[in-house]
Amino acid sequence: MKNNTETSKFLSYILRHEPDSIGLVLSSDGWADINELMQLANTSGTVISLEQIHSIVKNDKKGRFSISEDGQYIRAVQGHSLKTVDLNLKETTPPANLLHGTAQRFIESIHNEGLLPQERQYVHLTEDYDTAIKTGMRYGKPVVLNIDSHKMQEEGYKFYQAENNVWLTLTVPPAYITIHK
Ligand code: HQG
Repeated sequence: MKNNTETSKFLSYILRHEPDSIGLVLSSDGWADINELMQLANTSGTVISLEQIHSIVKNDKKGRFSISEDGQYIRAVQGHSLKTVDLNLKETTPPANLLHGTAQRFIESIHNEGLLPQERQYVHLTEDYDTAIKTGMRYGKPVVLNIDSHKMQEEGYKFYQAENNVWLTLTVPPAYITIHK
């Protein structure tokens, strides 16, 4: 059996991006039947136990996954690239300012086109500086951007908050972005 970090990455891959890769079908709001997921994972060579799933969901520092109240289903709470999944998040008012962690090498392009969701459904924003730094570090020298979410919302842009507090919006045009000093 893989360790929890490896299995968590596997679950992110399956539940956010490629359920097809093991023949899994998610509901329209992103839920997978846990027994079916375990069976299909097992068949494709990744052995996962129910205990491990519960341990990952409970201990994940970013709260990436959630289990349904009846214990039957699991889903990723954000980060999807799957266009077919709609989490049915309610539009909500963000704090006046949000942060986005990126890498220095993307700054010129972001300056020109704004923040785009790229492969994912949404641009991901956070209230937490350290999280933004860590997110940026995945792609190179980190840079934290300030997003004027108050002005964006005033001007009609919609914001959503995932269950794990990550803020989501479709795009952020350059006018609302400054570099965090
Ligand atoms: C960049 C992690 C050039 C954007 C994190 C980012 C997050 C542009 C990259 C979650 C651009 C996309 C998401 C433009 C955006 N030109 N580059 N116009 N617009 N970018 O991984 O926000 O650990 O899809 O700045 O904590 O980095 O996986 O998004 O660098 O919450 O659970 O394009 O993933 O969570 O990268 O990360 P990503 P992200 P997990």
